[in-house]
Amino acid sequence: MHRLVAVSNRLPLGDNPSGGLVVALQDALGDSGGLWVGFSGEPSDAPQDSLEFHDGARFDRAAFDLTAEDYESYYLGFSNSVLWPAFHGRADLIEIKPEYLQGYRRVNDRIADLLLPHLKPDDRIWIQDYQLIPLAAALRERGVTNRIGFFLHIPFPDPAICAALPNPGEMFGWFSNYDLIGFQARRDLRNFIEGARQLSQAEPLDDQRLRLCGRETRAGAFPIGIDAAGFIDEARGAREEDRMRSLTDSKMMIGVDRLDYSKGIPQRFRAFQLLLENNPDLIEKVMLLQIAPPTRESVEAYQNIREETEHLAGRINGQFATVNWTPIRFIHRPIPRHELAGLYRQANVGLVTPLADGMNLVAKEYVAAQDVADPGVLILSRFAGAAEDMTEAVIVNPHDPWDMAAAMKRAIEMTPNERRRRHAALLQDVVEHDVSWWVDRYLQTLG
Ligand code: GDG
Repeated sequence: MHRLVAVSNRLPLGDNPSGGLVVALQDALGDSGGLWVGFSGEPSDAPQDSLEFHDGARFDRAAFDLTAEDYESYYLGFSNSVLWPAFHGRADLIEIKPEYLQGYRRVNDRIADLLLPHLKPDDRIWIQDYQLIPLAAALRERGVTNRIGFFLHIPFPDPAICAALPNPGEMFGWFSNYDLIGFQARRDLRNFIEGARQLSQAEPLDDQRLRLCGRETRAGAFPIGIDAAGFIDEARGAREEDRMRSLTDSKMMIGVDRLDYSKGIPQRFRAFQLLLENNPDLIEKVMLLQIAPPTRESVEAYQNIREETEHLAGRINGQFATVNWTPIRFIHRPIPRHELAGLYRQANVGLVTPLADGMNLVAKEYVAAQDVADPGVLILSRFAGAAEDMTEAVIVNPHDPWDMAAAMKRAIEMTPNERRRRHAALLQDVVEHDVSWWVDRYLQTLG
């Protein structure tokens, strides 16, 4: 059996790291005596020139440090002020600075240097996400010939947006060093192949393989899942304990998103406003609970989205609230996972309406958390990768407040039979295509 070496931007530390990726990779890493490498999480004044190993129960974990300057240019800069907005279709938010790209290259080179002494000839290496696209190229330059796979958790944009990057040619060159490039959705795969053809003269060889920058590589869609069984248990257990007691006779809609401009939270609020304006009978009868923990707060675009969201919630609450009822409850901090599971289960409607999203795990968690006898309704944006397979959700265009308000009304009024029918189909998909299925399929294809 080949040892699995996983590399991600953040190393999951702590005794009980939760989250689907951790749960899934835990098994694959544990079974092969594997190694997980990632950033320690805190910038350091004096970074170590070797990986720092942490005791792990089933596999090794090793962290690298970053200086504040590297963190700024590699993580906040190129990763989150260039690649994140570009890959989510927001060319208007891209902030190009030469030092960002230099920092991104430098940190990936440094990770390759730190990893090199720990690699064995038959390790399989699996690199996660947009912060680390150049890592295979950096390892190849250092003589590594192992199989190296990559998985992109976020969307891959269409060629017009790729052309807005400072270095589209270099980016496709980085990708060409992987044996397998995994995307969330078939649309991402199509965009990648089209971008590689237009911007890097790639030649598709068949529907999986392409010749790119002189190398032959494979690309495929591998939609990520959740730890469905674990989440179902969590939701059942949380049921009584975490009810929102004051809400018994009104309907609840829930949104759960990092406070990110890609998630479409202001558009969701505007649709809810329209729903209340056009349906006065729903006053005091429906509320929207939005949980939106902070993220990347030092990037300006994130300060702006926070202001916009808070302002809008305040305005809508001012317009409609009564002494007994507040239409939007906005929570700008993380809440514990078991509480979240209970809230999903209690909510009559799950609102997953991003403007762009690789997959969106909240859609799958919401479905897993429902009571099968009396399930809620999932409203899902056509721009979430999840919409490719979760076709029994109520699919909406998040840019159209009329469409979303109509979907909200329809979901609130949906008959129990229709809710159960839709939910059964969605649950089957979430359970069959869980995160272990995703890991197994990816690693089998990587070979
Ligand atoms: C990226 C891609 C892709 C959120 N708030 C709280 C909380 N969460 C948890 C959710 C869910 C996770 O965070 C968010 O996952 P998403 O998939 O919705 O979105 P991103 O963070 O943008 O993830 C995305 C994903 O990678 C996986 O490949 O699906 O498209 O953008 O699990 O439950 N968890 C707790 N408290 C919170 O307040 N405990």
